[in-house]
Amino acid sequence: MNRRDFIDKSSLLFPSMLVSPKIIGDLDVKKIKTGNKRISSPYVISTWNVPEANLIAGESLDKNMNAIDAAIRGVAYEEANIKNTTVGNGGSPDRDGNVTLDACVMDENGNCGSVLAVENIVHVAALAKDVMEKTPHVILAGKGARKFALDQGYKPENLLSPESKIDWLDWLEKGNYNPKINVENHDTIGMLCRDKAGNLSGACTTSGLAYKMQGRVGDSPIIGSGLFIDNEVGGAVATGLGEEVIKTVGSFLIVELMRNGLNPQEACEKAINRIISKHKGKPNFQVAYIATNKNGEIGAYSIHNDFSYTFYKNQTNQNIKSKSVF
Ligand code: SD4
Repeated sequence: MNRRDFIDKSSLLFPSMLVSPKIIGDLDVKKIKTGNKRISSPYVISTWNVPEANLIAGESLDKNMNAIDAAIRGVAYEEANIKNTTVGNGGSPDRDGNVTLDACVMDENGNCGSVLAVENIVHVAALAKDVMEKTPHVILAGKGARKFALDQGYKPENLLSPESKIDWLDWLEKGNYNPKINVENHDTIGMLCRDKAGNLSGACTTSGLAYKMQGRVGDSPIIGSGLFIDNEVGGAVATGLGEEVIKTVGSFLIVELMRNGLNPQEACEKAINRIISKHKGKPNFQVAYIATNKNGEIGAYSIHNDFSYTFYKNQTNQNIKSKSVF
């Protein structure tokens, strides 16, 4: 999809947003109990310019939702957004025309769930949470994940939108059947939420690289690569060329760097520089990270300068341009 316009420090307050009935109706939302704990200001940080998704999560946190459910509810907006060609419904297919989705979630207790290469199911972040809560496993892949989704009552849908199909057919003519890797090929949503109890959770959901080889899975559903949370330290999430994130276990690396005293900005920069150090010259791919720590500090860094993130706190939702290497 074309990058939506950069909105600098604007306050975006939208009415209720389009989130599919499965999410609104069935999501087993747990309100947080703060008990005697100090109530902290909740906030949300997401990859790219995703005002609606970020706002849905932020307003849910303001209404006392816990961090994991707010993140899943927020990213569900982009999963249902047919115009976003790198997430959910309308996502770009693999080079054989199959839309396959990847997602993972991680909560404040270190629980996590993940689904890989799932077809016909829109809300794969919610499905990842179902894997986490309703199975003895962490990861379900492919046909098994789809079967599990149908057993759980998810409705099968054709995820190849007419627009994505036209683009794919066009690529088939011009693309030499080579998977497309470039700096423009992104909009995966990774979201980190802190709720009123001060707990951190996150979600990451994508259709992966456009025109990838069949069966290819990137970083987004790999715990530690696309997403990692340690509630005692902080959380991080990645977007960009998953192969490079996986090779350096990027999100886990960032959380461990924060554990060792770096702030989120320093940790994101170090993780990006780790990737850069393994390549000569200016890479022709993008990787970007966002992170937050237990003190409520946030950071972001990318290889190329087209990355921005969306930050919600105290009813203000703003898109912020990230610092970058190039
Ligand atoms: C992947 N990291 O599958 C994902 C792609 C991505 O924005 O982030 N796109 O490699």
